[in-house]
Amino acid sequence: MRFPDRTTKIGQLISSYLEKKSNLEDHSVHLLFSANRWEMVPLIKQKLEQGINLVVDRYAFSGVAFTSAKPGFSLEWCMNPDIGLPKPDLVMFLQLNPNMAVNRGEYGIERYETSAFQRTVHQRFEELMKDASVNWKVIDAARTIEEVHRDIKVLSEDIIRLTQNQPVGELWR
Ligand code: FDM
Repeated sequence: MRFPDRTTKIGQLISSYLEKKSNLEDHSVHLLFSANRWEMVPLIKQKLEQGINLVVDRYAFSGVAFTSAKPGFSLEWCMNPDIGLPKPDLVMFLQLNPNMAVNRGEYGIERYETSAFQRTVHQRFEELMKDASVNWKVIDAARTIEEVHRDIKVLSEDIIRLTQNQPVGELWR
């Protein structure tokens, strides 16, 4: 899965905002990003109950890091709407220097894709990673696709083995 899921009605509002085709008030778009996760919770739970492992590209952590990089938004306010979401067993942070990220595909087209903003987002992720209740792993994404893939695969297989048959937790609760 990936978030935002741009295929739902809420996702379409978000997508149009990210593509700069529409403007939304900052609090309001934050809540839409959160609602876009909550609307997928029944499907997430259904898949997990079927024994399917989910790999999710972006989740509540992106929600908090990006909105709290805007002036006047605290981490705490940003976390609130996502409290209680299904908690990931592992969160991998693909660390890349914002100067290098600039050179990756299609950078700079969508909203938020400026170096200054990305640097602040990076600082907010560093704050979030101090929370020991979340199983963070930092992966050096400046290497080749093959090297990054190998690390992700090993960590994923390990956590799947470790958490088998364990109940799903609740995020930030
Ligand atoms: N983003 C993503 C947020 O601001 N809040 C969120 O909750 C989520 C999931 O949307 F700039 C931002 C992060 C990024 C954009 O881009 C999504 P991709 O390329 O689809 O991941």
